[in-house]
Amino acid sequence: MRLLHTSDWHLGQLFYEHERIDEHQAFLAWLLTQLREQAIDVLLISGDIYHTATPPSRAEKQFYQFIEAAKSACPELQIVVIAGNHDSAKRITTAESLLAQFDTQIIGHYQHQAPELSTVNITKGDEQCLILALPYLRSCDIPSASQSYSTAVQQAYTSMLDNSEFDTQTNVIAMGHLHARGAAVSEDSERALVIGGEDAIGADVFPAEACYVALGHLHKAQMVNSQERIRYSGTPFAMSFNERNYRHQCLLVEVADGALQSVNPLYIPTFRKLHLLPEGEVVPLTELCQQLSALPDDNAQPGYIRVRLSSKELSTDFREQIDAALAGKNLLFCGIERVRSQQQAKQDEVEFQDLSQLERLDADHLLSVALEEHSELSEQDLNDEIKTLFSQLVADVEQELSHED
Ligand SMILES: [Mn+2]
Repeated sequence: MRLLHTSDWHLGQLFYEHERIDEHQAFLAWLLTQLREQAIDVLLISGDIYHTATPPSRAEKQFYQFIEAAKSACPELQIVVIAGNHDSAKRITTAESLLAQFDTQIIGHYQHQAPELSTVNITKGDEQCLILALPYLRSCDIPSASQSYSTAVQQAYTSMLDNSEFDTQTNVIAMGHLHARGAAVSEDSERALVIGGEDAIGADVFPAEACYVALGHLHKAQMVNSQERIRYSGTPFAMSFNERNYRHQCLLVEVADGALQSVNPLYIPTFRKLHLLPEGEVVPLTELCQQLSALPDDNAQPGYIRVRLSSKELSTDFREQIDAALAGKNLLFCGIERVRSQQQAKQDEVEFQDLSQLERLDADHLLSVALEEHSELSEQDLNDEIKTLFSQLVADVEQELSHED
């Protein structure tokens, strides 16, 4: 069976006051093409469909129109959706029975008295799929106050398995929306989302019976503990400037006879590029304006621009100068970050700046830069293959290093 794993769409998100509905629409159109061309049997959406518990009606309309369009393009498609911490478990399930008519199962709330309500069985030919669709667990969903979050998650998966019929040939898939230990967190768009003060949970809570674990919540696509079967798909596009160098993707997962066959990223085109200038140390205003003027003119697709300016910069007309440098460019302005220079900064802030330089030395980003500079490597297919192999290599090295610790 061919599954497509995605999460954290955050429909309805405003980005520094800018509407993102066009970006979401472009992503959904791309996704629709993938569902058809890749002959997907099951689409898994691992939470945070919406950015807020009370999404704007245009965001809900976008979601329902997508479900309808996906089913008319791919009549055999099955869709399984879980609520994330940003979604309202109640609101997201109001159209539950209508969505069921479109082979779409939406699980808002895990009920420990009725674990079978969170499982979905899908049959295609001789292949059976059992999906343990565990939505984000809120503290009120945890049966006993003394139980830890990890234990509650583990018990939920165990209860769902205990209440299901399956054998070694069944493809058991676990879904979850949580922060798993051994995964990388994006600095600003997830920090506030880490489960209400709970520690990240260990990879051992996921059932051994699951040949694949489709996770949502963290915005960077990644494996957990370098396990091929436990994955975050990440967001379809950057939700903050810190995520501007992520390779946004959906995951194409093949399972057969109860075993994982392959996982491959499907890279999502960038609809709006994020520019943060200057990269690295702040520069004088005139130099910043030169960098802004050098940005490409009027692309068909607008981008976002955020600038960093030294707090020592005292010109009263800095905003006018920045606006003049950006004139005629199709860029949506995302504000000015006032940065204290190193001389002003205390020791801990100096260290923080060094860490921000480390982020820019992210291995995937360096590879992208190298590929861009070598035109003989610019074939997209080759790039994707190299990037996948390289990500695997980096994950292996990180695993080695963590064993040495
Ligand atoms: Mn989340």
